[in-house]
Amino acid sequence: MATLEIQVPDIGDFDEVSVIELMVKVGDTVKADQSLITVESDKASMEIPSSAAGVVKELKVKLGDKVKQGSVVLVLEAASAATAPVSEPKQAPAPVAPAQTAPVSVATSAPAAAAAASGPVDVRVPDIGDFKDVAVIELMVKVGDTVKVDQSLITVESDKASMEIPSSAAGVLKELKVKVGDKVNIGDLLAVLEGTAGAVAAQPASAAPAPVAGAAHVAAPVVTATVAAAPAHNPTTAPVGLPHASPSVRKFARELGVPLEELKGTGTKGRITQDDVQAFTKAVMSGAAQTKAQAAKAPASSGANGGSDGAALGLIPWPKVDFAKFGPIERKELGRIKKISGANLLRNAIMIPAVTNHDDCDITDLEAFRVSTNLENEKAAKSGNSASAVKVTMLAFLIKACVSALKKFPEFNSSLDGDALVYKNYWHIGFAADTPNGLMVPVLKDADKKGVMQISQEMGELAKKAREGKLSPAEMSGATFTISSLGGIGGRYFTPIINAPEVAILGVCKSQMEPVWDGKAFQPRLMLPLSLTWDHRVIDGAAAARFNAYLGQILGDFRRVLL
Ligand code: CAO
Repeated sequence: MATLEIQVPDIGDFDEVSVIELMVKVGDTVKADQSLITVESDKASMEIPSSAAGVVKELKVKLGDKVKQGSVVLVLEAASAATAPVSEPKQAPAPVAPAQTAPVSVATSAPAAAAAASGPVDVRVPDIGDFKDVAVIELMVKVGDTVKVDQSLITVESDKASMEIPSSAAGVLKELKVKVGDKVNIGDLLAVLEGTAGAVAAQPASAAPAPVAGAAHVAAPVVTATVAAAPAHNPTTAPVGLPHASPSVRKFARELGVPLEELKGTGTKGRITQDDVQAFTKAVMSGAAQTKAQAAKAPASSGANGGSDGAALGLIPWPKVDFAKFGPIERKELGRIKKISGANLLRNAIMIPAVTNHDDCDITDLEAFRVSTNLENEKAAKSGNSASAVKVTMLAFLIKACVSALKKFPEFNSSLDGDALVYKNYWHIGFAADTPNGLMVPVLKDADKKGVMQISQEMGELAKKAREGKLSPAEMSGATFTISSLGGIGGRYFTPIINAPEVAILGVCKSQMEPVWDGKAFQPRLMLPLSLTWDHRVIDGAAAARFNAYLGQILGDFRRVLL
């Protein structure tokens, strides 16, 4: 098999350009016309294609090298049939714009020059080489703008190249005849200018069809955001707002749906490389990164406040108030736990169609039992039996009672998974704990297998760990249902937020003596306020009312737990 040297073809006006990207490596099989390297001048970048098919044997350039027409890019072991002569770079298959290509900056609308003096001037797509039906990807001017001769008006892109189309005249832009996404060809009307006298392009060099030399000049293979082919280009026509990436990288990104403008390029001068696109895609797929569109769709994940403006929900912006205008202020960042729990609470509050049922239950006898048990335990502890020193809490009874209710109403112990409901045959109960760092939810595992005493003891330990910030992730995960008790603090009822992916949560407030009618007279009874919040996608109102009623019956007479 023959080996070939692949050289830099005629790249027009570029004398010495830097190699900024190597697109193949030794051992790669390349096709004819496949881009090998990207080179860049101060005004344009372009991909240099292979003039033959084969396997890369040796790379003759490295990043940062300066190359020009005739420089050897690499040595190829040519695939016989696909080999093209390479000795003369100009004859190498021109990657995108073959040798007969005319200067891209040339407005073919020669009449434009004649129409210079005043009145409307049509600006048309000049000869852009072999390109057919190239897509408009960017409008660089808008109606009302004053445009100079050779100022770039739009950017077009084929699958291999992108280029800016300059104006053949100066004037005020009256009408833009294309929009992003349109396909254009040579001669298509781009814009109408209100010509400024004497300001129309009359440069013969750029207004006339290119001579052969000119053709070679514009055979710039693949030009990104090019002005390279504009003999009298405006040097400031660098791409506006377009990510710095080669056409093939942009095509690659388009295929994957990667928003290039959100990427930070790691290539020379911040250029976005194929590796950058791949890394971004991997990060998004693994959940390590989000596109802006994703972030907008999932406001809960963007911080405790779920993003600053709620725009994704169609909400008006969050009010911005200069509080200092009204009095002295102090600003303190939210703690880590508040930030994490805030984001979770917001998601759960927004995403779950939650309903809360409030109820009261009579815990007079239970509280009497609890108090007497604790007295007995205290006595036993004093007599040296330290195992009995555990204080039995109302919350421990509530946990036990809830397990009983969850077993009777299993959907309360389930989770939604798409269109399916996952019923859990274990009963791990989370309980909200107020800590100096914020709300934490330790999980009491296998509450169904434990007695009230053991639950009280474990809860005490977990609550202590929570306050000391020593809970392990395992001690905070796996809950199937949560209880939030404000009983030790006060209040009547509240609407707790479900701890997704659980489907219900019980809020408990402070019990108090109330007059309760027994059919004959009012009796003083200790009433415990319960607030059950439930996910209406899983649970119906009737089931919630039954759950509360059942819970009340158990707490009213704890012997029912045994039934
Ligand atoms: N009604 C009346 N009194 C109650 C009660 C109730 N429902 N629940 C508890 N009490 C009493 C207790 O009996 C105890 O009184 P004594 O000291 O006289 O025995 C006192 O209130 C303190 O109880 P406690 O709150 O320390 O203990 P607990 O087992 O009830 O609760 C824990 C433990 C960790 C849940 C609690 O300390 C806590 O952090 N509660 C706050 C939870 C919270 O923040 N929820 C809101 C979440 S939404 O933001």
